[in-house]
Amino acid sequence: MNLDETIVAISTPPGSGGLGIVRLTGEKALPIVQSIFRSKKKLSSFPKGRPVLGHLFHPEKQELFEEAYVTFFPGPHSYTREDVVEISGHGSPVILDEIVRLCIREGARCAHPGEFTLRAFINGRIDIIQAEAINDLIHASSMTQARISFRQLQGSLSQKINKVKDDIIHILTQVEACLEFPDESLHISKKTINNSLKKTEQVLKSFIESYEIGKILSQGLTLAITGRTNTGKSTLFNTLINKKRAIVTPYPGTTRDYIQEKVKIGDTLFFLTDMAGINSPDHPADKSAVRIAQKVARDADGILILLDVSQEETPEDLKSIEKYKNKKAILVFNKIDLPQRMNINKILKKNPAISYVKISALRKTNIDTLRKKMEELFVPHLKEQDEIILCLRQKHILEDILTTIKKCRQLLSEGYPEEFLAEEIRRSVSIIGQLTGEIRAEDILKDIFKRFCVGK
Ligand SMILES: Nc1nc2c(ncn2[C@@H]2O[C@H](COP(=O)(O)OP(=O)(O)O)[C@@H](O)[C@H]2O)c(=O)[nH]1
Ligand SMILES: [Mg+2]
Repeated sequence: MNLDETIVAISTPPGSGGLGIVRLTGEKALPIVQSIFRSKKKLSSFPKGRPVLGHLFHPEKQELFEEAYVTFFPGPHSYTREDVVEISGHGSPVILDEIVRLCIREGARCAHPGEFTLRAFINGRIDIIQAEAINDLIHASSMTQARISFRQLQGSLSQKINKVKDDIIHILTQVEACLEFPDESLHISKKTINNSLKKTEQVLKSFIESYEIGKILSQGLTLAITGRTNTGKSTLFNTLINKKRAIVTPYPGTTRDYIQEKVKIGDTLFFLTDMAGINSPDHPADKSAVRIAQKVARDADGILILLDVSQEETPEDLKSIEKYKNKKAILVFNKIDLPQRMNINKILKKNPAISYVKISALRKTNIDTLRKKMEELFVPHLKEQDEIILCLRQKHILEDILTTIKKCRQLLSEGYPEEFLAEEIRRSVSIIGQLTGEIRAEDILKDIFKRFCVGK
């Protein structure tokens, strides 16, 4: 992490595009760009943060080779708090590569992934939680996730984490006061300390639990389509993803391998899995198909249980409903375009709490109703102010802090001397430091920023 070096990278995605941006940060950013840029006005005399139109000059060939806007953001009023220069030209990979090469020739070095953001962190503009929010925002798979990341970038989560830290430090001060002045008047009761620890424990727990929602928002959720063979699973799968992806035939047992496709419904990414029916297998390949199907269904976040209403219900149909009682599931009555032989009312009476919908996967009847139900049942509903943990690293550290707080409560209840308690509380404060990045460990930073794009 040498901050003396000026770094350069293409900040726009690879490939051709309308525009392409090369960005530099560091002491020599401006002189480097000046050496390859020609414009009517001098770059350094131009208003800060305003683009200047000019041409890029090739020092080796002594010719102009591109029209470009150059914008100078002097530190500390820049993304990295250092001098930053952006060159915005046509989105041609050949030209962009050449600009980077010329900047390197003039003294810059290629940036590592996330190195611009790393500098923003090292120079104190943002903490690690905010840096991670930037990465989450860039890779957001839904507007809800983007909104949460944006709020975290503004510092919402950092503030809440700092509040937890202040609370823990407050508890530490109380315990230390007891240590230094074992005087009656200053003595804080064990009960008060225990209550404060318990409160912190609750806050930590709710952060940790929110990760389950965060995972769905950032990675999407998995949904398995299950039911007997020939109920129309593959047909529904194709209808939902709007592609003829799975093979459909009138013969039972067509699907053996499972197929997964992603589809966006509303604001959420669903990974739909079509698989073999749950019927008793006769062929060895059927046996493993059923085994795999059962595992996929067990691991899925939600299930669509398909029933064919043109057939009388079988014990297997009823078994498949029973089996997923403890999972989020929608009962899908398919083939309503055919004469009905299934006793739907009887099934619903037996399962009064289950969500259900009647469709024809073949004729695409009521598919929108099914989509709405999927959103209602499977997608978590958030309140505007809910703080959601999106990042696994943060969840792991929160779990470590929770463990130490629990240990503190245990020490307290078992009557250990205050020194032991103070020691454990100090440990939790230092773990919080890893969360926000106050405690800087080079290998942790490397691990975090390698997930970023080059040029960010
Ligand atoms: N009439 C009618 N036939 C359907 C419907 N959905 C599926 N089928 C037919 O049922 C048969 C089995 O469908 P398929 O999707 O392969 O079932 P899977 O074994 O559960 O995957 C095929 O002949 C489909 O055309 C539907 O809604 N209405
Ligand atoms: Mg099938």
